[in-house]
Amino acid sequence: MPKENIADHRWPMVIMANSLPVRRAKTKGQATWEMSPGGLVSALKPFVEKAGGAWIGWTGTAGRAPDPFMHESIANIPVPINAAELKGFYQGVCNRTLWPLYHDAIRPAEYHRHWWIHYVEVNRRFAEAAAKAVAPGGLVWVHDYHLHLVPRMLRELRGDIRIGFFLHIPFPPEELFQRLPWRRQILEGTLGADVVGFQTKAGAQNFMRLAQHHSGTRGRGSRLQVGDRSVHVGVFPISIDYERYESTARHPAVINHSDQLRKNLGLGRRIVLGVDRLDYTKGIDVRVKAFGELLSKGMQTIHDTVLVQVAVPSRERIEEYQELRSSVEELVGQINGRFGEVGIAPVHYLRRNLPFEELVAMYRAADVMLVTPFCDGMNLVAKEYIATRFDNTGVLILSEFAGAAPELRNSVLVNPHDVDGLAEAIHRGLTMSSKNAKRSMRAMRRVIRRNTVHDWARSFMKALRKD
Ligand code: GDG
Repeated sequence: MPKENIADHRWPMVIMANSLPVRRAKTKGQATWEMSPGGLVSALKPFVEKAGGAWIGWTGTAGRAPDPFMHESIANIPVPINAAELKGFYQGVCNRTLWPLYHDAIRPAEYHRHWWIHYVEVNRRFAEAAAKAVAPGGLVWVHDYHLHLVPRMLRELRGDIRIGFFLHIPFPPEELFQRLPWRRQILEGTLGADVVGFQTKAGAQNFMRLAQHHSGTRGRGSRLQVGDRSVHVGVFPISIDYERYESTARHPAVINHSDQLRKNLGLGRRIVLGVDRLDYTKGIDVRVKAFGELLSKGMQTIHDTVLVQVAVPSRERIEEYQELRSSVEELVGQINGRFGEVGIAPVHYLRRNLPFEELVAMYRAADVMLVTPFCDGMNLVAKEYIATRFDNTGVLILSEFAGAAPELRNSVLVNPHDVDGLAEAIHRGLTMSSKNAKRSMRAMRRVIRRNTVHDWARSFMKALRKD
């Protein structure tokens, strides 16, 4: 499609998320766009392409936005965010108000009216962009906590379309959500959608309860009556591109790489792995402490086992994230200093984003996978690890507070705040009989195979079309 026509075209399906599905890259010195890696993009791409759709989002750089452009059959419609809005909307309300509040207020949430003004402004800009882009009777699927106000704003502009909203992170219980000075606006904004989706039953129930208390709606089963409209509140646990992880894991180059990793870490040592964004919700600090306990109590020695923690840099301008980084790095230093020997480090800490194949090779090398968030919408890492275990080996230790826990009952479930309990669980994982480990892994693989990210997107779309 010629460039000048993209902006005026009307699309039957529009996806909206804080970020566009592409990121800046350089090919032969020329700035280009490339598809961002990640489950959400790969799940939604086939849908958007098939429906002939557009994706509205931010490029990740503050300032003027580029004109709409096509990339791999998807129309990308950039929404500009200026430097003040970056602070108030993104770093403020999104990352320092809603993120901590929705994650059990593990860190205190901050409430600033000057941030909120930017949140409203940016949401309005997104809604206006969607109102312009969507075809008569089309579908708009809004993603995540950055865009809570969009459904209602968009409905006011376009009464003829179907609007879906999906929250990727937990939706908190009443005691927490009620603290939010803008609780009514957030609820009413979200209720502009026809379908509101959550990762877990708990999230959906919290929303049902709060909507009835604070925004004068009436609930029945999984429906809320909002004026003359009926809103479907549903549970749609997100998943992964199972096929992609499994087939990559079987690739000879990946198998070689994983063998090499095992050699480098010391043959005979069992590998315990953690992979997370460096975020205070992920429980990295307590997990590392628990590994230290395991050594300190003599349950394992550094000759038997090693912890590899991959920590992907995240939100580095925010103070709480800088503090977390320091405390994790201090802990790793303490454990290595106390238990290490020349040439043998108990903990290997990699603060970086690994290329996809290397990540899969890591999963393949790990005997025990530690996924111990204090609070998590779903946690895809747990599901990805399972998908790579095509030989049914490996043990998953999983937090009771991850959204994935209800589906993955066959994992070793733990309380991520309990250092001693965690140390024991790691020990149990390392000493579990291969028969028991295989039985659990086989059961979990069945669950993940049956509900992939494609099934997730299909079921949400089905609800949105028929409701
Ligand atoms: C939010 C919710 C919900 C990690 N390290 C590397 C790497 N990753 C990839 C993983 C995984 C993704 O990042 C992380 O996804 P999570 O689900 O674990 O966590 P959040 O980023 O917090 O995501 C969460 C999710 O949305 C989806 O709804 O599950 O609860 O918080 O895909 O593989 N990828 C590569 N290198 C790395 O080093 N290539």
